[in-house]
Amino acid sequence: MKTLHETRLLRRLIGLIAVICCGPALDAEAEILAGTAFSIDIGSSARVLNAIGTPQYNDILMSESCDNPHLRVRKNNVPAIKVSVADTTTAGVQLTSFSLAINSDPYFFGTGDVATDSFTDFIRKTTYIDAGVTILGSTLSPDLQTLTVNFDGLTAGKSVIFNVDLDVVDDPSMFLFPDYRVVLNGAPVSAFDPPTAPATISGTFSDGLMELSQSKDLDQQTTVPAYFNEHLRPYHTMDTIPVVPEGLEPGMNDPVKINFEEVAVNEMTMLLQAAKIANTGDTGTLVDVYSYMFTGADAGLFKIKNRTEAPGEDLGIQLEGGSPTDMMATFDLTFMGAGSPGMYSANFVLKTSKGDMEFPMMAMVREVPEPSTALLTLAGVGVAAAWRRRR
Ligand SMILES: [Ca+2]
Repeated sequence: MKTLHETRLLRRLIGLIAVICCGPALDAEAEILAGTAFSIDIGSSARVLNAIGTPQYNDILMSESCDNPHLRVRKNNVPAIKVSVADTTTAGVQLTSFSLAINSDPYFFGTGDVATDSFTDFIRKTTYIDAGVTILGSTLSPDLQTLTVNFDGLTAGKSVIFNVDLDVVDDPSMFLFPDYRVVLNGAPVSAFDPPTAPATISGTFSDGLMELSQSKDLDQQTTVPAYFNEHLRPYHTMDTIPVVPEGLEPGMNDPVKINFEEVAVNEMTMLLQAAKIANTGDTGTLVDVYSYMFTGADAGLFKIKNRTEAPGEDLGIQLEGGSPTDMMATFDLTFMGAGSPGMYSANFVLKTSKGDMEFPMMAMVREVPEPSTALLTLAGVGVAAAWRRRR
């Protein structure tokens, strides 16, 4: 089915959360609501979600990934949600409401944490609302855990993006700005904690005469995210370009960290957490990783540090299914430095028996620290200073 395929493709490209609700269940409704489906994507950046499927996607993803670690924490607490109605949906049928229900108890929806969050009721509208679509309003259940957004004009092929705010009960042991992966995907907050129940999404379609509601739980994240809540990423490590090809998962935590934060002129930098792949298939299945290569404009500036094989040479890696954590292959990627400021990019490509996996990489070389450095807390400055001394 086209919509399912497209959604899978999006997941592979963006690695954010994409869920699809297919097909009506009841016979009578089936005739009128044939082809009815919607999908959602969740991420820290509305701009990235809006760019899905456009030629500018990679550039926007790179640019948005180049943010301040502290700001990312706040963005992950006020995630953007893109609701898209499949283009197979019958003409005249529209998604009249969308609900998101938190199933993990300490968490609930808020109305923005500071005035500048600019929430109206329980959401913040973005500029990414397709022509003809109107957000009529939003409501919250008495327990503050089910958010409902009502629409007009959200018909076949259209989408809308808004932000929601996540809060936690007043408890000093809880992080004040909980990450959406913890709240909505049930990601455990430590290796000793179990994952919790993921959120449930629901949508109601109407053709003006009858309604059909569909619900589905979000995917559960069973591993602790590498960087979330108070666990900041190091300033010089770029966060996550998630890539999840079919049957392969780049890592068990945040899928992939391939980008670099800014580096100084002529500075060589290694990523602490680079490309990881694992076979997430069933026990007994095998995936071969044959070789690697770098492509793109600045391919010559990127190298692998932890393998001796040259590009194209046989890596001899075989990944077994059923034990993805143990049987994970890691590639530590190094940016060799550049003599002038600018943005340098290349793709790290792994040739596998499941096809090519491509990881976009970028290094931002700057003469001087960007102004946002001033926003760092003392802890952040400490990390940067210690890092500079090692050079
Ligand atoms: Ca909040």
